[in-house]
Amino acid sequence: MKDIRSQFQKNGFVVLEDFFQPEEIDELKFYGEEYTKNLPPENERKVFNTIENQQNKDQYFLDSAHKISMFFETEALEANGKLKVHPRVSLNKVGHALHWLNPTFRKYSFDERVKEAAFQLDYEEPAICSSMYIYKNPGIGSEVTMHQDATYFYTDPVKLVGFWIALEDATQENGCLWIAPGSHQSGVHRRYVRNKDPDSESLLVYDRAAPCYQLSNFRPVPVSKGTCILLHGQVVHFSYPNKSEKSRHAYTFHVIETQNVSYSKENWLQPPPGGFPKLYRN
Ligand SMILES: O=C(O)CCC(=O)C(=O)O
Repeated sequence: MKDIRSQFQKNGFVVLEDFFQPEEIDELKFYGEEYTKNLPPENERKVFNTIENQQNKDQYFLDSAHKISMFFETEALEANGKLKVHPRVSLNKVGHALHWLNPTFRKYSFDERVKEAAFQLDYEEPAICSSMYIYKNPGIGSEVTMHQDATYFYTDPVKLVGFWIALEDATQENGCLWIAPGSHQSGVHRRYVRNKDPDSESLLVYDRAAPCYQLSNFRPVPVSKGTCILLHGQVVHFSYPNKSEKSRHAYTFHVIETQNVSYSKENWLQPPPGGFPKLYRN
């Protein structure tokens, strides 16, 4: 893990191949797939979609901050919640406290290799604020639109890093990440906050319209199973829908600095009563 700091500062991301071993990745994938065997009842199924953003209105989404909640692909559900696809390929993601509540995800989130990466990036007292298992299923895995993670987990000053771990090979066909190198040097473009308007049906809102990013600034970042991509909180990234026949599972979590950094009270996801779990102390 030498020199990750200078690459991270220059490009806003670093690719760490073989971050976890194949058998460790299989363990994560096994437990990620377990969630598809115990889906919520039809009348409680919610989707997650970064184009239509239905989740902005859902208390279920807000409550998922400190739970393990399941979100379906839009194309997986009929209007009445019945599945149009096999349960195994119906979920968009599971979140947002896997890193704390699931023993396997907890073990790998607080692993020495994660701590070492945070240390190399000059984190003094990092904490994990959120985690997700992303399925990106064959045929129906939806697009994740262009965004910065600091939009969702804003801190002052901004000190946030995403760990994005490929649990399967991520290719251009099955929807690998696309990243705009250097885009982390342009500030935070918008924020996703709790809505102060009590009469609005949206619990969560963006404070500004989505910026128009130029596709020519982005590079595909295909990676093999076991690779970890470290994403600066301000680097702009996205992924295309998965129209291929192969899934593209990933486990991702976000780490913030807590030393001399304040986590915004306006952020959609607020810390649990004892604060976010500290990376070096767990
Ligand atoms: O896994 C993906 O396709 C995108 C995930 C992402 O952008 C994120 O977690 O911030």
